[in-house]
Amino acid sequence: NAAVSTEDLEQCEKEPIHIPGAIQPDGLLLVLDPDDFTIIQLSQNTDVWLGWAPEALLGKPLAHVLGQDLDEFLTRVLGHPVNDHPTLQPVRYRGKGFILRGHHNQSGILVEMEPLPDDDQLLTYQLFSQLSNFFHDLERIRDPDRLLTMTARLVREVTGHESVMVYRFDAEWNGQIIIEDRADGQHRFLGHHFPASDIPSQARRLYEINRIRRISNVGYTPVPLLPAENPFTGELDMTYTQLRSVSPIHREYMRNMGTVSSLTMSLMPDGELWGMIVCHGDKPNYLSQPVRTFCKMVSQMASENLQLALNREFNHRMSQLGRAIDSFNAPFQAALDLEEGLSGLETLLPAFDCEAVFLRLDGICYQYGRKLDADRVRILREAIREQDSTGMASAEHLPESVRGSVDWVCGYLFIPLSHASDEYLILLRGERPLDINWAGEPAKAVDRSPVGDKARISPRQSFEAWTEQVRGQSLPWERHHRAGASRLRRAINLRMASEMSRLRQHDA
Ligand code: BLA
Repeated sequence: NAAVSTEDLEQCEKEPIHIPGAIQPDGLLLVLDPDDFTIIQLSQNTDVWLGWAPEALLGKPLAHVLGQDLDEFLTRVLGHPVNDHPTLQPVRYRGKGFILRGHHNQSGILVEMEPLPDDDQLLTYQLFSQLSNFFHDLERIRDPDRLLTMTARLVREVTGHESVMVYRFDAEWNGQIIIEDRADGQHRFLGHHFPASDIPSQARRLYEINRIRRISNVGYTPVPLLPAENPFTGELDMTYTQLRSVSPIHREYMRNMGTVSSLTMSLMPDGELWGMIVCHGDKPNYLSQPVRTFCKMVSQMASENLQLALNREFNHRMSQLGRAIDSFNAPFQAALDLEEGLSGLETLLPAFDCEAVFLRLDGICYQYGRKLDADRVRILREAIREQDSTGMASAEHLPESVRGSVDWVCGYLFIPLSHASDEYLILLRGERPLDINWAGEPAKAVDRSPVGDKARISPRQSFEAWTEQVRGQSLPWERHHRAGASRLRRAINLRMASEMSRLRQHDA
């Protein structure tokens, strides 16, 4: 559906966002030699924060520059595995509080330094009491939507951003805004879909590792490093830093959307990227390390509770479906006549949200529910064989080649029973027409208009709602449908095994 060409996508995915060679100007970055803790590379904005030109600091030990003993901190950093999450250390420099964040990789020890807020005691107190309220509320919340609504509200209160959205990925990595909490009480993007190309795969991979990112002011000037090349590795991998300068394409995207500042956190129930909490501001918004750490913790708590809530939801659906399967199975196993037992499959159609079930067993075909003639079933079977073949397979829409030739069928869940004799079960779904609101036409998600004589790629200009009328697709198959189908397979295989032994006894 989202018709961005593969080349466009590849181009987006090629940008090496982990090695931008520059930071955002909210703090500074110092890279140290792990042997003697001297500065071997640094961001060129040290004069702003430390009052020293970067050239003057190269080759100096960090402790010497900051005027305090940091060996204990740096040894602690080195005690962690390579590319581990950063170790924190508050320091004072010329009467002002700063936080140091250190981690190490092949390029050296990366130390980021950012100012701490002046009123940090009050801030700490506020954050702690908000966290305590959040924990209290979490205990009573069972439903994923309410959990995420509460999370978005808290994050907005703490960050002061104009809008906090929860963005949920689908199986193709398109996303949908499922929660939108705005200071003005309005909705701008709620329910809207965004194409996968908006967040290319290398960015999603990075967000699984580094689960919080910020942009205080999209109009910032990136601060380059001195020297540009890291003495050990050439490129400096900034995956784990919080000051990493972000992709210019993404900054353009934010500008096109009218967003000035952002904070983004990964939602990872079950350790997989499920969605993101996206905060937007229409003015610059610098959030200090304590506030960001708070938001990160809240999103981690939300992820874990989301996991519980999703499992509860699945268990509930599964127990409903399981009950339906049990009511089919008991008479099915007991029936004297196989065909009579199988006819109970018809009662399972609503539980699986499907319209027909087709079964091929021992060379005989059985069909329940909405009719599809045998030739068309054969065409469908061939198409499934070409797509997958060995395991369970499902689709919400059919391959182009067969779409016109299988009558009303749009989606299937295919369950092999025995490979040797091509025995299988197929659950069939018809069309579920759907209107999807996209934030901007997905086919135009990538703008290839040349600038001057240079071909370049850029994000879309417009996020105006664009409705796609999705036709020829069925309802999506979900985890409980698949789990239910497995159970059904076991029931049928069990019956067939006892059928066989009954026949054998009969023969003997
Ligand atoms: C990154 N794109 C992102 C991020 C978001 C979006 C949230 C992560 C930013 C972060 O974590 O700091 C997209 N922003 C959205 C969406 C909403 C939003 C969907 O607010 C919905 C409300 N982007 C494009 C195109 C390309 C592209 C065409 O539109 C590629 C050619 C690239 N997006 C792109 C890149 C990044 C990105 C490269 C990574 C930015 C970075 O972390 O450096």
